[in-house]
Amino acid sequence: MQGYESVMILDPEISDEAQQELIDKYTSLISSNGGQVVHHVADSHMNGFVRLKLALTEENPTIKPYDERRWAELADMTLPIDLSLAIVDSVHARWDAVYRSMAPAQFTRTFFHPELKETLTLDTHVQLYGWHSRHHVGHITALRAREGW
Ligand code: NI
Repeated sequence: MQGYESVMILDPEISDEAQQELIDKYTSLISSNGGQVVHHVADSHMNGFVRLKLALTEENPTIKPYDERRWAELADMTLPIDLSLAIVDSVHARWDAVYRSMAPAQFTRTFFHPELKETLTLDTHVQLYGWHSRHHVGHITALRAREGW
């Protein structure tokens, strides 16, 4: 279960002020580069939240994979990233409420991923999305290092 806290925050190591500054810098950088990382995280974590709720309310449901690459080509990817930051905040707040309400045994509930052809537990789900958040925060901090922010 360790790791899900990191899903909720952009970077626990820095202050709110520094975080906002980072967001602003990142916003201008990705708008000039046409980057889509924040929109991607919003898409991914909306799907992740739905998978959590399906697994809690159905017996080993088969979840719906989606084509990340083609989703990233749709028109909403050019919108300001503030919209997706708001989605991420809201989805994470609801996600957090569900996780915190869960008994340990509920983390052994499962869903079937037809693309991976694997049955995954919610314990694995927590760790995957915790990793996913850290993975993309890593992209941002690597950019920060490279750009000398
Ligand atoms: Ni990703």
